[in-house]
Amino acid sequence: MDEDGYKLWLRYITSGDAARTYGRIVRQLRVDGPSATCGIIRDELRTATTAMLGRAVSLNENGLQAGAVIVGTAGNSSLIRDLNWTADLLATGDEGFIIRSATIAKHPVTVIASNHDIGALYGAFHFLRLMQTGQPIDRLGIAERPALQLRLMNHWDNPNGSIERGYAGRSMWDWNALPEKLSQRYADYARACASIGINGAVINNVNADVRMLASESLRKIAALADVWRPYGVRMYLSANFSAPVQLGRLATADPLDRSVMNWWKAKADEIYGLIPDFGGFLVKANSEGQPGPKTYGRTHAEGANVLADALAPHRGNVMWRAFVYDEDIDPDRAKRAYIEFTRLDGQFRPNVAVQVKNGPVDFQPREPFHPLFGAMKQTPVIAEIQATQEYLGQAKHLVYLGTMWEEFLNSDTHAKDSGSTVAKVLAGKVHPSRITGMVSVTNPGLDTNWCGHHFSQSNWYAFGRLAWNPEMSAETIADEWTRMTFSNDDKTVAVIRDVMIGSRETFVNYTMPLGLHHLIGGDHYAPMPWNDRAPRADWTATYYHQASAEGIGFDRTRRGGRAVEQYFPPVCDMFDDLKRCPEKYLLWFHRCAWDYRMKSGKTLWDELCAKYQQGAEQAAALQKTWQSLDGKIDARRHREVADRLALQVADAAKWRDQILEFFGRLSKRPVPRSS
Ligand code: GCW
Repeated sequence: MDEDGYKLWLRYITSGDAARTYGRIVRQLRVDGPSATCGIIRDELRTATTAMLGRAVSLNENGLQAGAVIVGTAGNSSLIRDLNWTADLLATGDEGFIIRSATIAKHPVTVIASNHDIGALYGAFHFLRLMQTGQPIDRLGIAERPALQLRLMNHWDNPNGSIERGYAGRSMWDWNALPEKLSQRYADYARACASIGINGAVINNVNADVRMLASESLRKIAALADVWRPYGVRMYLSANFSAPVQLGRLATADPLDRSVMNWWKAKADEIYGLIPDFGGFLVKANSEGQPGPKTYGRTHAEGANVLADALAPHRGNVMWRAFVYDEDIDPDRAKRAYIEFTRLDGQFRPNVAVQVKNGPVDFQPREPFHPLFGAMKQTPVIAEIQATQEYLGQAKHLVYLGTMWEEFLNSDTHAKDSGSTVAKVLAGKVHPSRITGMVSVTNPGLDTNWCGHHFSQSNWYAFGRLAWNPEMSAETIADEWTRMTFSNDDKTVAVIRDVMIGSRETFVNYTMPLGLHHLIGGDHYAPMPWNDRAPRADWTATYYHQASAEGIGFDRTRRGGRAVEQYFPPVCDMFDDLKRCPEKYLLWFHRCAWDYRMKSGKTLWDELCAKYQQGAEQAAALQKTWQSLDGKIDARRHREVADRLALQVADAAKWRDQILEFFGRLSKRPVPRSS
């Protein structure tokens, strides 16, 4: 049957050997508790089990039978209370859960227990995932607890319905119809988030329209927050730093001005009056034209603190973005945020977290990790990644980002000995941290399939799973997602999973291999290595690749711009040393002659050509592989992916040709024939 992708990974179709035993293990559903969340758990379990077992399972009948699935908290369920799992439950924290096969009154049962209803909801989704992916559910002993506290979607949605860097239709938030009319999508969205443990969303663009903070908007936002609440999705807002002037008509937005402090306090009070569990503000300040504290001669810390003080009585947080790159700080854009923020370490209020993009420039297909990870000892640092594929083919190319984020999270910062991976830094295991988190610039819009490309859904999914557990493998996530989204047939799964696992490297190969970056223009999609004119030098392509007759690459070594020194030893030494720098980062850190000898024995020029050729060939191979799945998955989604693959293959060839033509003119070397 044709599918349109709206159901995401919650299709509830199962097959496989294990599935045959499910009917015996799931015979009764007991979800005790009066909250809306408990109602959601009941609905989800009933819909899902009915779909997967092909028959309705009795719900909340009195009495207990073999095959009961008991879900809830010790507070709500006497059955759970009597199990006395107090210590084990305590260890799962506020949002974790236990799933165990147990025996109650001689009946074999499954218990999904948590300290709060939201944890029970997460546990229910986890249990359903086991069934969706065809895993055994008869001897369960699972205890889960999220590694990170803030697991947030960051929407770049504007009040006029457009989405900055959105590729899946218009904004889902219908401001004209709110607060009276609540689209079904609001709940469906929150449900999808909850199914992977996402517990909040910043609803508007960081290039923040000040009107979002106006009382009229807040009432609409509150209505949306009411829909999300039972799913555990908390509301956050991007705040425009000059709101006291633009909205409050004050003469200044200087964070040290008493009237400004009071304005933010009153605004916070107003918000919490409408949204009692409001999460806090996200701020892009003094970046790309946005107002900020530096406008008034104040620091980023002073700016963040005025908002933090306003939110603190309500237990809200400020997420202050480190995506700043003022030209007067350093000639190299990649160095600027580190310089600005490390000198402020220790000056932020306890309820401020600095939100740092995975790499030091801007969501490029490949960047080394941002040196701020591990470098802030007294300030919580949370990671910002981007599911929306701005620089990774947008919604046109099939690119699974799980592998990219795995590479990032597994990077060893050496902030404290070896093993200080970014994942550990984020979890507060390197420097203790009061706030932990990871957020993703998101991909859903009004498109029926939410994300434009069916495979782009996998990036939303992978983000949620990694924010819950940043040490999960990209392959496991791809496997899960494929089974839930496309098919449980092992052969089909293996093919799709392999396509996903290789897809990001393929993209890197045909766009920006060997550490190249920013070879684009304004749309961030097509190749534009010749782009040398923009309002700022660091918005061009030539600034980054610096290609000439002599060679190519950005010298960030100790003999050049010294960006390597922002990393801890031995990472800085490794990046600095031409021979030891991983070649995937070569031209990020080094400027090399065209005849530089690569590890393969080829010259740099020949290797570069080979990478582009290989990338374009890999894209074509991907298309072939996809064709082989004809008939293995529903026709509509198969066709829609195939249509986009045709575009991808054509554009990959364009990347190869245009880049090699451009660099070839500079290197004055012929493009070797592809092997
Ligand atoms: O990646 C760049 C984008 C901008 C974006 C900015 C940011 C919201 O091209 O569109 O602005 O980053 O992250 O602030």
